[in-house]
Amino acid sequence: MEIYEFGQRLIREAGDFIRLRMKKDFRIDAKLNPNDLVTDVDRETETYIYDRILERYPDHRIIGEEGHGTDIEDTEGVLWIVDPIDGTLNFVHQLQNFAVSIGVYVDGRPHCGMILDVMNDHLYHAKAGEGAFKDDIRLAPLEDTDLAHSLVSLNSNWVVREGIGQAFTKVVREARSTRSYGSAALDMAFTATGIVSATLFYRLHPWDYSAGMIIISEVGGRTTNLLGEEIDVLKKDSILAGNQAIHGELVGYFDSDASFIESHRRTHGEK
Ligand code: 2AM
Ligand code: CA
Ligand code: CA
Ligand code: CA
Repeated sequence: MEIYEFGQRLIREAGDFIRLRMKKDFRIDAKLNPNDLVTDVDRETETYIYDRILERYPDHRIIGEEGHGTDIEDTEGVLWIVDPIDGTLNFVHQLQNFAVSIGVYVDGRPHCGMILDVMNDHLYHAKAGEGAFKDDIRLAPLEDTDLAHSLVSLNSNWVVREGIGQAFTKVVREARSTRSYGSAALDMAFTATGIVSATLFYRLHPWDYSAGMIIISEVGGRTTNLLGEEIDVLKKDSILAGNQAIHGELVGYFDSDASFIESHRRTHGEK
């Protein structure tokens, strides 16, 4: 069995683990700010995935949101990038609408990506060069759309943020409408299926976007940061993903706004 098949089996097992574990009590802690939560289930699921990968592939490396691989600074060899629960606030408040997200890179190149919508039991997955799937159904190539006729996913927090909100506000005005699902990985999976045409974030971590980026690329979509710059998969950055046409159109809302660019450089540094 190769990495892609193993990864699909593993992420489904992680889904089983979460569904069983969440029936029992779990502790909820705040991280640095009171709205940034983590639970026992996040941590235990990351450890479950980590142990399974190393059991099978002792020489692979793993980065996870809940503390694994913090010393990893290069992409040599096989690198697994894991978010055990993406959408922890949904997990805590709704017990649904959260995902497990796993991206795999080999010597810095995208290899495969998997996003499991845990409670709906849908697996979005892709191997580089071989197309993308929702469960066993192949996803169609994305069609070009324009913002005025599109749904785009966007968290309202960014719209009210000083220095950057004005750029997001213009997008909200021009779009047919916006959606916010509360899980970046699911937003990206929904972009890959075309049920939203684009998804925008001011700040994501590698474990939020790595799987989604690979899946979106396999349906002909494009992912960069909001200024249209390529993503370095070891770094935090803003993310803009969508079909080719809307991606190009949306970059124009951000790379023409001097105040936005300045805030972005302050947050994410110079490319
Ligand atoms: P998480 O649930 O794994 O923490 C919610 O809008 C989305 O943003 C989720 O994918 C969530 O991932 C992510 N997120 C939550 N807090 C964040 C933060 N402080 N910075 C960046 N992304 C965050
Ligand atoms: Ca988190
Ligand atoms: Ca996440
Ligand atoms: Ca998480």
